[in-house]
Amino acid sequence: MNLQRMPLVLIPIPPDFINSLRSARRVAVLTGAGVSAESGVPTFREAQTGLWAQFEPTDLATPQAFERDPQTVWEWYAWRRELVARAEPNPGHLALAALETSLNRRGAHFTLITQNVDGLHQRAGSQNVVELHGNLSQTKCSREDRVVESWPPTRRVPPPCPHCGALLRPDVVWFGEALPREALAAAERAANESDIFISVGTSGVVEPAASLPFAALEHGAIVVEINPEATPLTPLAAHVLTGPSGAVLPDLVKAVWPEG
Ligand code: BJW
Repeated sequence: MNLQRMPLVLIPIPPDFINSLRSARRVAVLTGAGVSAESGVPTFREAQTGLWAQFEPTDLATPQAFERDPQTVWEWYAWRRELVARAEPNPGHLALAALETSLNRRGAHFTLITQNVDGLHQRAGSQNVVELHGNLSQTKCSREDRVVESWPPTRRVPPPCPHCGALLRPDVVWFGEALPREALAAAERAANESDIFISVGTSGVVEPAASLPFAALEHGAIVVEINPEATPLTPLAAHVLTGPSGAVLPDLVKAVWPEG
């Protein structure tokens, strides 16, 4: 996707936000499932299309569910892995990668904190990505927590760990599990040190990610939200850009650096 060829600003971007972004030194962006919605990856909590309109999350995204029915959980993630493999980054992902390049070129620091496990930001070209909830493409041992790259062919579902024989599982963070320590520390640091913090496509109900924009606010950042729907952050955001990220983000980048 060539951002230069995208239509000029359709969604009004507040001029003072444009100026703040031009002079920002440290920018942090938090993304959620909504950013990948326009790539055809279902979100979690939306009534019609959300993954959890069809599946009960507590049946699938908890360690207890995996203990109870590892085959169903493994197969659900295998289905999602295939869906993501067929998906392509959308203009929102590409605009975030372009934002990082533009800011870095001007000597500013950029951190992309994502709750998504689909790897689409990296495929779009984003460099400094912090994955809070793991990555669907990786598999780990359910006993020893180590990432396992490959295992011998087997009919067993899930396959056993080639090192210790325990069940393999997706390398994602389930409810009640701790987030990867280094990723969480990097996200908190980026939020606390940011002068602009943008929350995009997340319902903002899952902790600890949901607290990051509020930490940024407490540390004096300009907090901006991009989402078609209101969230708990909306009343506190300095600017709310209401709309799909695949449209708003390219418009934002164009408005800030029309010359590219
Ligand atoms: C668009 C759009 C378009 C649509 N453009 N936008 C404090 C208070 C209360 C509870 C807790 C608390 N601290 C911890 C908890 C418990 C729990 C929690 O938060 N529960 C709440 C739900 C009540 N948190 C945890 O358990 C976390 N662990 C933890 O805290 O551990 C502590 C610990 C420490 C030490 C030892 C042991 C433990 C872990 C949370 C893990 C979350 N995991 C999941 C699954 C990942 C794997 C998988 O993919 O299956 O992560 S749950 C799911 O929700 C997934 C997502 O990353 C996450 C967030 O969802 P997201 O991205 O916001 O999606 P949606 O669907 O909710 O929203 C989509 C949004 O997009 C909407 O707003 C739309 O409007 C918008 N949208 N189209 C832009 N085109």
